[in-house]
Amino acid sequence: MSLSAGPQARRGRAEGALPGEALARIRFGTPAAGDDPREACVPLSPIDADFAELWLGQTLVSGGQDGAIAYTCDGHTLFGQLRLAADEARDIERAAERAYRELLRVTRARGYPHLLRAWNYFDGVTQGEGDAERYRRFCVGRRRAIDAPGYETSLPAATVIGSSAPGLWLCFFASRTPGAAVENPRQTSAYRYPRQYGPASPSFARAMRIGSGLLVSGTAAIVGHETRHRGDVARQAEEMLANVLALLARAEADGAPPLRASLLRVYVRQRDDAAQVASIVRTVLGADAALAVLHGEVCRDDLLTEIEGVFTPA
Ligand code: 3EB
Repeated sequence: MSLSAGPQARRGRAEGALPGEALARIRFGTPAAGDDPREACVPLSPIDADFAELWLGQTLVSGGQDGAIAYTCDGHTLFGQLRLAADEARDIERAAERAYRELLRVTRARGYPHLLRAWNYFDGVTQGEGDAERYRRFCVGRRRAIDAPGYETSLPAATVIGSSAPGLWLCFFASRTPGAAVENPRQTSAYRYPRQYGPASPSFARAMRIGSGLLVSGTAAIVGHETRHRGDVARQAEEMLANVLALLARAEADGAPPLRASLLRVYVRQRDDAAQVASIVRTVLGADAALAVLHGEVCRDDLLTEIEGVFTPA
């Protein structure tokens, strides 16, 4: 299968002028000053990351503001971001619904109806008991916004991580043409998780093929739908990497070229686990990828670490 090319992601510098093809520069921890829609910042403290992710379009990029969303686009791909303040994200179910309704409105209105990748960061992700947990409420609100017959077939690759900064930050890539979702044979598709994880199953695909590359969603030590190796961060790291390798094998079986890690984000719940997890990641995925290790709260309280990334032809 040949998929139309999407954005190219590569390691960049956190400072300095951006090329005209830049859709986004995503840095870690330190918000960029100003209101340039290309500048984005993951609201988590970087334990180790001396670079920014540079996401390049195919041609010169334009941009602006549409309602609550700041966006850039190049005729193929649209990058958007939206921030809701602490008071607007207190009711996280309503905040998620509002954010995703706005996302759908803007992407459709501008002609980029295919959502490829979404990142969601908000505070207190595991606060609240049972179905009142903020992550579960988030899933309910997100689903209410995107619900339509067959919505499962057009889900993006995604991440949800708890931030220490208050509020909700959503950023995303959408396209004029669809990517191809990839599911993991070792894991239950998240949109089919059983009821025990909340009233609305999480709406995301495990990975998305775009052109010859693969965008891998937040991936943790979940096999089937169950958390493995509670309390053991090293074994969780090995299990999450086994999930990534299974996903790469699945994509290659579907016709993707051999893939290698290009940009990685690794999240650790406990700062002290950073070096150990980074070393396991390097051993399995190689030393060449740009690796950001971030301190963030994974959205199940028994998960100690999670990984995501961009994979490109080897
Ligand atoms: C999991 O596999 C871990 O709700 O969009 C990872 C990536 C997770 C995305 C989401 C949740 C989401 O279920 C959690």
